Amino acid sequence: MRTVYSNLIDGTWVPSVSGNVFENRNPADDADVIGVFQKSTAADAARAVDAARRAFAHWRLVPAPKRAELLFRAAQLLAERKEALARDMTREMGKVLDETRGDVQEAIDMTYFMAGEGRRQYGQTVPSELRDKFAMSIRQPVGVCAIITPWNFPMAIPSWKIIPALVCGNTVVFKPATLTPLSAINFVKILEEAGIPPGVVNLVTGGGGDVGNALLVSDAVRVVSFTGSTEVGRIVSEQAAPSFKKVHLEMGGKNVIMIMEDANLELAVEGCLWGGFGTSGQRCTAASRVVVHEKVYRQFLDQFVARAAALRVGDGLDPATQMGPSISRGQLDTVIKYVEIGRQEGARLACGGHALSSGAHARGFFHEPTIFADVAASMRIAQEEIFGPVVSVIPCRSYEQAVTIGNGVQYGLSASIYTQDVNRAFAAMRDMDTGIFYVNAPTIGAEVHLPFGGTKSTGNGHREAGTAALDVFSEWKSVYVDFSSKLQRAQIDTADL
Ligand code: UN1
Repeated sequence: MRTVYSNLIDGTWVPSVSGNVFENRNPADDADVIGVFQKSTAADAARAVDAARRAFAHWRLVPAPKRAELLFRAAQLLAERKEALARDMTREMGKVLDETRGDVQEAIDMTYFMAGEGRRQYGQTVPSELRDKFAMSIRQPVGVCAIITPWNFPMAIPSWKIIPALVCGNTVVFKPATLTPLSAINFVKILEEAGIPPGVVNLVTGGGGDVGNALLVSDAVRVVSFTGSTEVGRIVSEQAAPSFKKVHLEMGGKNVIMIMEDANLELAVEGCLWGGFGTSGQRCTAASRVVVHEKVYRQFLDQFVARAAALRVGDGLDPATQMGPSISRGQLDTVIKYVEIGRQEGARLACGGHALSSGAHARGFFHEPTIFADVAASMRIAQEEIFGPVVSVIPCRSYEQAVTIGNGVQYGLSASIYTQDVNRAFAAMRDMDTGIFYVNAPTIGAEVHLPFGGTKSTGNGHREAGTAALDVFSEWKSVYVDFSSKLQRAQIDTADL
């Protein structure tokens, strides 16, 4: 029996007006059909936007602490169903169960954290320059928010966007990645069950070209929050510009771990394995570059290669598996293409390098953990985001050179340093041009209550998560109350001493 899933528009689960559907399969086992989902069109998107626009009139006036009560309830439901949600997610997108549990946990954390903002959303109260005048700033909701999310964190990333949007009093049209509609539906069902009123959260599944574009050009949509590739982010930005939407973009990364000569090498190896091959390298925070001081280069590389080669690749539902498949045939092809590019560029293949397609791997999109050694910083494998289990190891002669190499890419999401020298750790914290930085830990592992995002081609100056997310989903309103009963002209009439 193939379950057919619907869109959620105005509180009702409905099929696409197109009458078209698409099938989604397990990337670890192509014979396993996850479900059948609506292949929506611009007409479905327009109906969802209209529902969200109408619901906004009511939702914006619900007191924020009341809105938050529903979110606390949603967080509880997510926590109660964590295991089932994680299993669905592993089947749907492949990462191992520990990681999908972490993904759901991140959504729980974000929902609790943001629900707390229902009683904060602090503004400023400042003295006025005039007598008998009161001055303050308050946050106001913006309106309908289009939420466009990727497949690598199918519940965490939607929660980073939808929950702050809701606590601020906005309404939402959510278009999840085509490859992970089930986790999106699971998430939205919980919001519905928690009591979020009809029309406040709408869900439309389908392709970016059909649904996404319609959201970007709609005048009624006032905020777009997008996580995905830099290439698509540029299109989002251009499409949304004529209607002056607030646009929040979270895009590519080519994150670096720098290992200094005084580093705890065992710890660094652990960090590189987790940072490079966690989620099969399919994180925007993945440690896809490792820059190592020449004094410890050999020693590090030997250990790193031995450990990577021993990783067990397989179905993420199997407790013995340490690394799951790539999400799709297309993503696996990209990995294979970059391995070929690396060889042609003259990098030394130190481990892996092949897709796995026999035995237990026959029906999935598996690839060996792959390490290129003696990579030059300018090579394409060290410059371009691969989004797969491929790590480039680059030798360096000094801290200064490591920083130059580390910063020498178009992206600026996350970076890390392994060193015992506190002076160097602080210098690197200052010198790395990234939005996230770690000391003696890999480039992945951000927590929900600090800002998440990056510099250069990774972002457009905004941050999600933390209270920074409130800036994306609210507008500042400055309010002046004059209780002097006379006209007082700012900057012209001066108050007496
Ligand atoms: C992403 O890579 O798209 O810091 C998000 C991390 C996770 C989130 C990653 N908490 O790696």
